[in-house]
Amino acid sequence: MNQRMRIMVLATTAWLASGVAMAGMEHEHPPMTQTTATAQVTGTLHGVDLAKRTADIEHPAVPEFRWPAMRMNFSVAQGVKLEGLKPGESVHFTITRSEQTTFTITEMGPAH
Ligand SMILES: [Cu+2]
Repeated sequence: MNQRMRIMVLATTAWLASGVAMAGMEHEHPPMTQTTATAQVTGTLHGVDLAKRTADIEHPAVPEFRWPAMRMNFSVAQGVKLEGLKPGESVHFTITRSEQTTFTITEMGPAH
């Protein structure tokens, strides 16, 4: 998670720097947040479907996406380890939004 955060910070910094460098030129640089955004959330895991790679999670409000608290099924990205997570367990996870309407868990593990 820390490495991912660092990469995102670097990417954002590079983008901001290029934006400054581009000031006054005619290039369009739409903000990254229009297509991709992430939220760090802690919720209660109700179950996982290993075959479908989905997770049934009850989560609190997610202001980044203007979501109320709810229980929902998330798609889980390849590479996120689902084995070993137990129903009823509190989990910390990263939701990545792409294309405005697609939401995927891209990191998840037990909350401590
Ligand atoms: Cu939800």
